Amino acid sequence: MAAIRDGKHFRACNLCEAICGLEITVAGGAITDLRGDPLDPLSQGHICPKGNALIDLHADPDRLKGPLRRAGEGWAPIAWDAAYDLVAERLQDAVARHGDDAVGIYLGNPNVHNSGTMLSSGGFLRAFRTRNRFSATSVDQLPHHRAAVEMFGHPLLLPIPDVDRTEYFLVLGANPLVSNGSIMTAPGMRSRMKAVQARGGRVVVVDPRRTETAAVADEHHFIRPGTDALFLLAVLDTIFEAGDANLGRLAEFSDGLDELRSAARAFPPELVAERTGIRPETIRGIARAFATAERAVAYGRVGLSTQSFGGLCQWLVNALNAITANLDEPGGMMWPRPAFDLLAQAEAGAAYAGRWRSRVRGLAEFDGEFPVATMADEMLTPGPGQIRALITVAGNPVLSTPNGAQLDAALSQLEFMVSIDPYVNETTRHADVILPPATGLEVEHYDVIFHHFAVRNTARYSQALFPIAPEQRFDWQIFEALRARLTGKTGKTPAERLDLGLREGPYATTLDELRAQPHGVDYGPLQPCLPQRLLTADGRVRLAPPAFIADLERLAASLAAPAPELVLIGRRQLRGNNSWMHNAPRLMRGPDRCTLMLNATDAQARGIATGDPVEVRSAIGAVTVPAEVTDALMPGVVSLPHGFGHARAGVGQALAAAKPGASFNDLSDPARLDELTGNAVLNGVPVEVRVAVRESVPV
Ligand SMILES: Nc1nc2c(c(=O)[nH]1)N[C@H]1C(S)=C(S)[C@@H](COP(=O)(O)OP(=O)(O)OC[C@H]3O[C@@H](n4cnc5c(=O)[nH]c(N)nc54)[C@H](O)[C@@H]3O)O[C@H]1N2
Ligand SMILES: Nc1nc2c(c(=O)[nH]1)N[C@H]1C(S)=C(S)[C@@H](COP(=O)(O)OP(=O)(O)OC[C@H]3O[C@@H](n4cnc5c(=O)[nH]c(N)nc54)[C@H](O)[C@@H]3O)O[C@H]1N2
Ligand code: SF4
Ligand SMILES: [Mo]
Repeated sequence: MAAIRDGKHFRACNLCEAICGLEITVAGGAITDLRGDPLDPLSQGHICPKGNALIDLHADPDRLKGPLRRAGEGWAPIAWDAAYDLVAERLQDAVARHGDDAVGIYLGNPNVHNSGTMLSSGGFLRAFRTRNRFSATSVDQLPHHRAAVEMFGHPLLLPIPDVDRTEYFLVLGANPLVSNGSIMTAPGMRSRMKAVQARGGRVVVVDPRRTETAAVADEHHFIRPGTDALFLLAVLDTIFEAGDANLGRLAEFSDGLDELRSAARAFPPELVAERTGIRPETIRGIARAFATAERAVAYGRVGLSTQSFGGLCQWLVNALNAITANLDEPGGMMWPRPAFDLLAQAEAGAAYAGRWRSRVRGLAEFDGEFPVATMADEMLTPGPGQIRALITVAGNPVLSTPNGAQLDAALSQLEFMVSIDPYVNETTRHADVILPPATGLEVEHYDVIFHHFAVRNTARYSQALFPIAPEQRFDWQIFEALRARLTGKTGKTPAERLDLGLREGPYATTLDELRAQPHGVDYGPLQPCLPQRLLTADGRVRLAPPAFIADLERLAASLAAPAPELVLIGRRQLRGNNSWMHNAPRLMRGPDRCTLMLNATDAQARGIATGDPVEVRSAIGAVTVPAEVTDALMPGVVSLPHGFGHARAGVGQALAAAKPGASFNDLSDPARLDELTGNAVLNGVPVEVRVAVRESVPV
C-alpha cells in the first residue's frame, strides 16, 4: 500500500452537515494531529469530537474491507466479482419471479454525505422499476421538502437561516449546539449565536427540553411536544392582528396572504396557550419582537418535522419569515447558490407528491419514495407487489425507523438481502451479501448536497487522505459494477460529473481549480434570488397552499382530543451519529448515555430516582433503561436518545455491543404519521414509565 506523505493535509469532514475543514498532520505515515482548518472560509477552524473520531473509524478493526456472504450462522469472504454476480443474479431472479415491486430499496443518511454516491447512484437505482423505494427522509426532513414544493416549486428549494446577519433568531425543535446544524450548514454555531448576541440581537429557543442550545440562548420556552403548529399560527395571528404583516419585495410575486391571515385567525393565542404550554402574553411578546426586529429569522428542524404536524410546522415557519419581510432577505431565510447546482436542470411546475400510493396502507409517495414507516408492511403482507428482496445502502432502519423490532423480524423472512455498508449492524446482519465500501478518510469528497444548505456560498474539494487496500472499493465503484451487470451500461465517473457541473454552475469553476485551493473557495454571503429561482408553475410564491390549508382541520381536531399524560421525545448526543458511531473508542468513554431523562415531578409521582432501571412502555413495545432525573425537561415529557439498542445477536461492532443501550424505535409506532407528508412521528410518543420490576428468578 502506498504510504501517505508526511506533513499537513487539508480536507473536509463529511460526517455531518457542518462539513468542517480539517487540518491533519501526518508523520511517519500516521496521523499525529487532527484539528479544525482555520483557513476554511465556512468553518473557520471549528471541529467537534466526531471529527477526531474519523481516526477511530479509519482504524476500526470491525470495519469491513472486503465482501461477505452468509454462510450458515456466520459469514464467509467472497471475491468482489463473485459477489456482484451473485447479487445481480438474485435481484434479477426476484424480479423475474415476482415482478418489479418485489425489490425494495432503503437509502440511509450517509448517502447524502457521500459525493461518490450522490454523483453515481442514479444509474444503479434506475435499473429497478420498483415503487418500493424508501429512505431516511421520511424519518427526518420530509416536511421541509413538501413545504418547499408547495410554496417554491422544488423539494430542494429549502430556505436557510442567514444566521450571520440576523438580529432575532427563533429556533424551534433544533439543537444545533449538539447536532452542529441541520438544513443549516453553519459550523461553529456557538460562535455564530454569540455573534448574534454581540451585535445586540436575541436568540430564542422553543423546545420541550432546556437543551445545550437553549442554555446559551437569551430566552427559552418549554412547549408541549407536537403543538408547534398551534404556537406558530398564534404568532402569525398576532402579527396580522397588530397590522405588522409586511411581505416586502415578495408582495409582487406571492399569492395567498388573505387565506393565510384567515387560517391564523382561527388560532389566536388564548385558544392555543393551554395546549402548547406557552402563555398568551409570551406568544404575543415573541410575535411582536419578531415582527419589529430589523432582521429576524425563524428556523425549525427535527423536533418540528418528526411530529404529527410536521408539514404544517415547516409551512408556517416559512410563512412567518415571509410575512415579516424576512424571506429572501439578508438576516432572514435565504437560498444559497452552490457551485455545483442540483437545480440547474430542474423543471418548473413538476409534480412530486401523491402520484401513486403504497400497496398495503395506501400512503402517498413523495419524490418517488413511500414513507419508511410502511416498509415492514410491504415485506410482511403477502400478495402481488410484496417485497421479497431488499437493497440497503448506508442505513440502519432497524434502529432508525418506527417499530424496529417488527422490521427486524421482517428482514429475517426476505428471500434475499444485500447491504452496501462498512459494518455488520442491527440491519445488515440480516443480509445475504454485504458489500463494504471504503469510507471516511479514504474517500475524495465534494459536498454536493450541503453547499445547498450553507449559510455562506463556498466550495471545497477534498482529496482522499489514505489510499485504499487492493481489496477495497468505493461506493460509486460498487454501484457502477452492479449497474453494468444489471443493465449492460456504465456512466461517467463522479469526478467527471462533478467537473461538468462545476463548469456549468454559477461560478463557472472547474475541479482542477478547486483542487488547487485545498482550504476551499469563498463566494461570499447569500444573495436574494427570488423570483428568478422559483420553480412553481406560475413563477410565484404560494403562501397558503391548499394541501396545508386542508390539514388545518386535523390540527383543530387535535385541540379537542385529550392530551396524553406523558410523552417521549428524542435526544441527539454530541458523541454519536444516529446509530453508527458507537464503535469509536473516543466517543464512548464515560458512563452510559442511553438514559431516560425525566422531570423531578414526574419522577416523584412514580417513585423513580436517578439510576433506577425504568420500564418505558408505548403502544407497541417496552424498553428498560436507567433513569436520569433533571429539571431540564418540562413536566409530562421524558427523553431518550435514538440509535442505541446494539444488544441484538450478531452485531459486528464490539464496543457498541458492550454499551448497547435500548432502541427508541422499539417504542415509536409506525401507525402514527404526519398524515399530510407521511413523515414518521418520532417525538411526542405517548408512554408510561415505571420502576422496572426485576423478573423473579425461578428456583
Ligand atoms: N452529534 C450528532 N450530530 C448530529 C446527529 C447525531 O446523531 N449526533 N445527527 C445528524 C442528523 S441525521 C440530523 S437530521 C441533525 C438533526 O439536527 P437537530 O434537529 O438540530 O437535532 P435534534 O437534536 O434532533 O433536535 C431536535 C430538538 O427538538 C426538540 N423537540 C422534540 N420534540 C419537539 C416538539 O414537538 N417541538 C419542539 N419545538 N421541539 C421538539 C428536542 O428536544 C431537540 O432539542 O443532526 C445531525 N447531527
Ligand atoms: N427515534 C428517532 N429515530 C430517528 C431519529 C430521531 O431523531 N429519533 N432521527 C432520524 C434521522 S434524522 C435520520 S437521518 C435517520 C438515520 O437513519 P439511517 O440512515 O438508517 O441510520 P444511520 O444510523 O445513519 O446508519 C448509517 C449507516 O451507514 C453506514 N455508513 C457510514 N458511512 C458510509 C459510507 O460512506 N457508505 C456506505 N455505504 N455506508 C456508510 C454506517 O455503517 C451505518 O450502518 O434516523 C432517524 N431515526
Ligand atoms: S461538526 Fe460535523 S463536520 Fe464538523 S467535525 Fe464534527 S462531525 Fe465533522
Ligand atoms: Mo437526519
